[in-house]
Amino acid sequence: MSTVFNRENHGRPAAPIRMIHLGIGNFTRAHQAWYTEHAPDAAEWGIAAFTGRRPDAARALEPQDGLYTLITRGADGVSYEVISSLSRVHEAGDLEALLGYFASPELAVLTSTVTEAGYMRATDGSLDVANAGVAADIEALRADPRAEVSTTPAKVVAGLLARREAGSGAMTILPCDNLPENGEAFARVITDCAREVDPGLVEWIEENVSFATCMVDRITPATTDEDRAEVAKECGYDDASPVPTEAFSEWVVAGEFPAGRPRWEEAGVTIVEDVTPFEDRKLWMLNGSHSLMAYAATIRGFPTVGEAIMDEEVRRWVNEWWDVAAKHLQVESDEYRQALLDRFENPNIRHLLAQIAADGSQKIPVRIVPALREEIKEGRLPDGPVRAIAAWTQHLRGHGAPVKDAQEELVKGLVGADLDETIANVLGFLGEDLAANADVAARVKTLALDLVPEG
Ligand code: CS2
Repeated sequence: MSTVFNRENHGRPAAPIRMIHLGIGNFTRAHQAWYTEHAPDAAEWGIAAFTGRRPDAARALEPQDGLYTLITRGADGVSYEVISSLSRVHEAGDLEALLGYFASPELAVLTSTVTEAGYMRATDGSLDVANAGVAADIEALRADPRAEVSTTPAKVVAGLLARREAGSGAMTILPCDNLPENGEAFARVITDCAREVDPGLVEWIEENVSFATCMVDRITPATTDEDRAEVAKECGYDDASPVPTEAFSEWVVAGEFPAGRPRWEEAGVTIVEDVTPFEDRKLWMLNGSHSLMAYAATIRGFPTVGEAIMDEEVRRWVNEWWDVAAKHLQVESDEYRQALLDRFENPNIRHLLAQIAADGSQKIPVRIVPALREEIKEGRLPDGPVRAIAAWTQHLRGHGAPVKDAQEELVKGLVGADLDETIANVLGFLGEDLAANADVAARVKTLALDLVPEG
């Protein structure tokens, strides 16, 4: 007979809430929440998590007191662990709870995984005040600092207003999105939003809020019914929302924590002065090859990373890309590359390329384009990065994995009457320098036709 899955039967009592997470999903549950669980002072550090675009996690986790099973699928074995660091899980719209946590002097850290789209940035990185949602939220907060708001920057600003009002002092904001310089990027939109709502808050933020930066890494597929059935069978209880993940995990953090943080370094977190070299390596090598496969390998009919990387041609494309990316990194990449191949080949992980294909408009610019620009600067135009752009172009035209993008209207608008027009639009979106370069367009076309022959 299975036991009920709750704190009384499994896991430690809920720790006092000293951290907020915005945008709870499988990734955070395999990563930040897992590191927090393993910190020696875990009993003092509970997380209050808020859902992102979908409320599913709150609905599944609330009845089981925030507990869930982490299924670690190593290359040669599987293990199960109950994670209990999520003391509470709220739906995204529960602003009363959010402001309550912000006002508490106990709160020390806010983390987020809201994807780049959640930052609501204009192309120059400032807050996109022309966005209707952002404008409405600013208007609402000017009238009432406890108004219902929906964008991430406005929620954080409402929280900081509540914290200032309560006199609860300093805290750290540590974004965990796959973006270069995520701390700085987040600081900019929060400060811009504060300036619009209440200019006096900007100074308070400067004095009280430390924006930290980090690189996060753990391959974490979506949960399937098979995962649920497996936990019921192996662990003897029903978990509505277990999380499958790989054994590898990395978190590199830089920044100040004036109100404290869990002793994450004792749980395997690397604390550094500068995250950039690690961020570039992870974003270009891992995420870049992921995106390349998500578009190019699905056109060849491969549904998962594991199947794609075993194909000789796909592996050649990935190696070509890695040869290019490696040239522009400041840290070693040979061992890293080998480790990546092992991770991609892990037979126990079924990571769908269609999942990785989502939100290409946010991914291609940060994963592929920087190294391509460096190459062009040095007078080269290698196939590695160009193929990723060619494959994304064909994906947008309906080939391979289905198109799913937070900027749906924008990506639909990139598709032109024919391949040439679409390439011109895609390059225009990626940067005027690329759009103005006829050699780039020609090479993208050749590789796009290699992937999807015409006529
Ligand atoms: C993937 C990432 O979905 C994607 O875009 O590239 O989620 C990747 O699995 C993680 O960043 C690994 O840490």
